[in-house]
Amino acid sequence: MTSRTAPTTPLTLHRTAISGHCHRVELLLSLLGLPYRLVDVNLLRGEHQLAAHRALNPLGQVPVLVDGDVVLSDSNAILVYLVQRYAPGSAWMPQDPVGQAQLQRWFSLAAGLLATGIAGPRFATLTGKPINETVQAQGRRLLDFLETSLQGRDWLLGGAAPSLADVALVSYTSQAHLAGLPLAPAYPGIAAWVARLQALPGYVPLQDHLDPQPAGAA
Ligand SMILES: N[C@@H](CCC(=O)N[C@@H](CS)C(=O)NCC(=O)O)C(=O)O
Repeated sequence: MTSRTAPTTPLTLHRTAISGHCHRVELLLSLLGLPYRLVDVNLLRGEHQLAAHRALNPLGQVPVLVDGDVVLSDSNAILVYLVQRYAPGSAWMPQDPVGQAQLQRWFSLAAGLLATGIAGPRFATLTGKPINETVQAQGRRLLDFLETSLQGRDWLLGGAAPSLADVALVSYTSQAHLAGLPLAPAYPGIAAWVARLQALPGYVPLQDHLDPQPAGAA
């Protein structure tokens, strides 16, 4: 495996603490042992729409990673950047065509069924809104597929070590109960996989509650 020099100045992650999209980036930064600092963007107060944030990401979304002159948005794109830049040739990204295609499929699921079916209902719970059962059914579809995919393997791509597929999927899945889809007892394979990831040195948890709003906040 080739290794690259670690950054001399901390990378900056603009994030929202309850966002699993942001968490997957922070998780990889931590697992790779890279120095980083966090800048909180309060979505509930509209800070993602302010000019300063839109200058970083005109879509007005988090996460955004700043690494020197490099400014990147989109969580899965940032994961790829971090591995290619700081851990090239490592097990985090497969080198073979089939492995790369399988990783891309998990990225698509993370941006699709996971975001809609688990992140959506979880956000509803965290903000005190009712869960939409049609949307939640999409989350159940994903969990059924995850459970099947993990049969007989420790990691999603089937290797001896975790990959970016595991990093992209674990954040929201670890809190599927907040989407009304508890892992126990229906999904023992997923629960064991989450526990394996949580046992990795450098694992950081995803926040599971809203920060108290400052007095006088809307
Ligand atoms: N494809 C993007 C999606 C990011 C995303 O949906 N971020 C949410 C927070 S979890 C956000 O910024 N929402 C505010 C908005 O879209 O206006 C990624 O993977 O980073």
